[in-house]
Amino acid sequence: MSDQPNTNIITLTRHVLADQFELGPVASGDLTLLLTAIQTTSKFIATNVRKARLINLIGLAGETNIQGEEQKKLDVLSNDIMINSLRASGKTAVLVSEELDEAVFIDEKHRGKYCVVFDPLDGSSNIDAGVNIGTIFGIYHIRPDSKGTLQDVLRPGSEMVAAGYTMYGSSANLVLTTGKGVNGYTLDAALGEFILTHPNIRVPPRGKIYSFNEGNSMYFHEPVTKYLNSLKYPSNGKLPYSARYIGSMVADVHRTLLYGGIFGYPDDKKSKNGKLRLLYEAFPMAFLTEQVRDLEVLNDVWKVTGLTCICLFIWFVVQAGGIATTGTKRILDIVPTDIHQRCSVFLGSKDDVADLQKFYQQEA
Ligand code: AHM
Ligand code: MG
Repeated sequence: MSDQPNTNIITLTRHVLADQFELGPVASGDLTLLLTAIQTTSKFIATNVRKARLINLIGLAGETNIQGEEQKKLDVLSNDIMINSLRASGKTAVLVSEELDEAVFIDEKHRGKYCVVFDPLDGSSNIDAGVNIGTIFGIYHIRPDSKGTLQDVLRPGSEMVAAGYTMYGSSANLVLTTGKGVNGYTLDAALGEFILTHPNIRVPPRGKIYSFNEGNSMYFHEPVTKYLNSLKYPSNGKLPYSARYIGSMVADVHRTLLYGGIFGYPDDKKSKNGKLRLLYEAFPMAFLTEQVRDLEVLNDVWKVTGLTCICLFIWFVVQAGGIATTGTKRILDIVPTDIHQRCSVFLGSKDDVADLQKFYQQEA
């Protein structure tokens, strides 16, 4: 192995630009610029998360958000950072944040063609203990001829053009899909750049870990209880699964994508619609898990001829490594009616999630 420093590093911007160049003159570069703004917000939030204890950012801001939850100082700060940066990018039309009751409609001067739905700082209950937290985001292109209305974001997750999260842990990791696989980038703090460190992340077809808040077991519906029992008390001499639960969706999903297994936050007898928010938590994570591709990508594939075409097609199909479901339906097919609505979430390795789905089918 060479001890020479790498003189050809791939930054997130370079990586996204490469996609843009591939598309040729039809690509406006707007998505690249929007993703640059999102990167900047992640760097800014990462800096504040690191300094939180030192600059008195730990604790409550004294406000309550739309979900009736107390807002932490870092929640509020992260939300302001994102709103300001996304508006200033000139690339957005509608913004939806977990921290704001209403959607934000961008003024004409700054208006662009994208809508961003986001949870600026997810897993806030972990902030004060210094445990991993993260930003989750999903991006829609506005509908043709729209100037940016609520209808541009009340759309199924399958219509997103990009989604990702940044996890603030021992390092800041940004994981992104623009519909062509999932890539992970690690923030090099000295350079101030996200560097490609996890190219083409694949979810293993089966894992050995389940990630649920089992403290809610007394409320769980029967399919979930039976499924979890099947993992803990397996038959046929199989080994039981390991339990891992951080309580930060970003961290729990990140581990699930890298190691495989299943993450779940089901609806139950107490939380009738589940806890996690559809638009800015479930959709982006489901999109990443499934690595959904839009029609344009498939069109690109068909433009190539012969054997290459078949190989590429197989590659795209094989790449859809994970499943994201409510238990009974595909999450990305849900049509939201409210920007803050919740939904039941199970996602991860396809064989593991398929096992869970069988328990729901038996129930039906
Ligand atoms: P938040 O948006 O208020 O931070 O809540 C979302 C978080 C998720 O990150 C995590 O998966 C879940 O809530 C944990 O909930 P619980 O503490 O009930 O296990
Ligand atoms: Mg959240």
